[in-house]
Amino acid sequence: AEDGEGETGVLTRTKPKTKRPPMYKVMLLNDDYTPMEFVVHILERYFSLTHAESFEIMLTVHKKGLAVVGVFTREIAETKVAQVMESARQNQHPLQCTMEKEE
Ligand code: TYC
Repeated sequence: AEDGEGETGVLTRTKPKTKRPPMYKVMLLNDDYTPMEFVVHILERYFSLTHAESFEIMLTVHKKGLAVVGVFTREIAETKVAQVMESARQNQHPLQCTMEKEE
């Protein structure tokens, strides 16, 4: 909070500023056409997940409609979304990946 005006007329911060940046959830969305193996491959490749972890997340998306794949700072999240979307496009799959700011 900027709440000290002191004698100078300049607002100074009293509460120490913490270092945590806003975090963003990267989510994968289900569709009827993208092959399951492709989704697993994408998760292994861009999110450094094991095959078993990737398979589990893929199944969650398939059953529930979407799942959070990971939580990252804004630039990293943007890069992951772009990599997934580009790879899906290149392979002509309708797979969708989005990000959302954590509250
Ligand atoms: N529903 C797809 C199928 O049955 C598989 C799938 C899983 C697609 C996860 C997208 O994000 C996804 N082939």
